[in-house]
Amino acid sequence: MDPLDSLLDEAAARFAAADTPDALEQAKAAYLGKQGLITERMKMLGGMDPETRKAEGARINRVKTAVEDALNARREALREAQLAQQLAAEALDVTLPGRGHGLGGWHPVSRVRERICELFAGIGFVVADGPEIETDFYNFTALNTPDDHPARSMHDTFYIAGTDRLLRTHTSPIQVRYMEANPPPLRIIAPGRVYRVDSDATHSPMFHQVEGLWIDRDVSFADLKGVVTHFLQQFFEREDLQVRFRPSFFPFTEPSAEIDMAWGDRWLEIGGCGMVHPNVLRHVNIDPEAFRGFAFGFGIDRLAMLRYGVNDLRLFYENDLRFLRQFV
Ligand code: 2NM
Repeated sequence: MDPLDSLLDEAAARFAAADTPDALEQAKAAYLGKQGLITERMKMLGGMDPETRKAEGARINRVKTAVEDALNARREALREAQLAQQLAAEALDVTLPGRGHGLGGWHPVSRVRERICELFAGIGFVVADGPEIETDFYNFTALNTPDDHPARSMHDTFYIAGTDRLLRTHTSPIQVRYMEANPPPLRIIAPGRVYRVDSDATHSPMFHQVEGLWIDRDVSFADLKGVVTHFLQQFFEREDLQVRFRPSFFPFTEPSAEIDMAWGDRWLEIGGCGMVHPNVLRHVNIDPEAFRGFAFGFGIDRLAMLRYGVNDLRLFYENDLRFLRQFV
């Protein structure tokens, strides 16, 4: 039998056995390449007489076309198999539920700050704001704090080296700036972050304070007691909450007092207050003969600990979601 007759079957079988495009191109070379079986048969046509060459040429061409068709069919099959494999590998299950987006929630300290501002807004206080990096003047000098006061030492205050700047140790500088910019009468509440060199279970180097200030022609210490007592009773939702004003000292108020409240069978110190010192008023060009005022300050973190029954301040700053989620 002429080997040409079995060539197509043989080529088709080798193409089918090639399972990669590279293997298929190699199999192709054996038939259609420069020294391929079909090419070799074509070369032999030259030595034939015209009659035979014509018949034999047509026969070889039919086989060649059939081999090329088989090759193209296999190429297409491999290409489709490769595509199917890629699609399977990259498949996405669009029916899977999404990962979801957590909604987030307010930090307990922020919640308490907002609640404090709301309660004071209810009795006419305006919320004021100011920089956390302050100058020595606004943080101490304008607040009648002498140069040798212990709060000014590097053991208590974070100074910014090579400048006269520091991280504010209280929110009082907000009040000083507000008094500079706004003529009395005025009634403001100043919440914010403050910084002191201090760190243990009840002290964090950064904590939150809220201070209030009411300046008018005839505000008294009795008004101070009324405002502070009313606020604490509202904040803790206890109309019978006992509040005590215990004589104390601050450079920026005279007289000054610590604010204590009854908690179980003990008194807890919860803030400080006093009548604004005349020197503070003079620093902001308010005539202390015409105006006077009272000021008070609370630790927001401490109020939050008491309201929520948290016994370690550091829990507020560890960002442990198991803790924080309880307040949402
Ligand atoms: C406190 C206690 C007592 C206070 C004083 C002033 C200002 F700016 F008016 F002088 N602001 N806040 C003050 C007074 C703050 O916190 C424990």
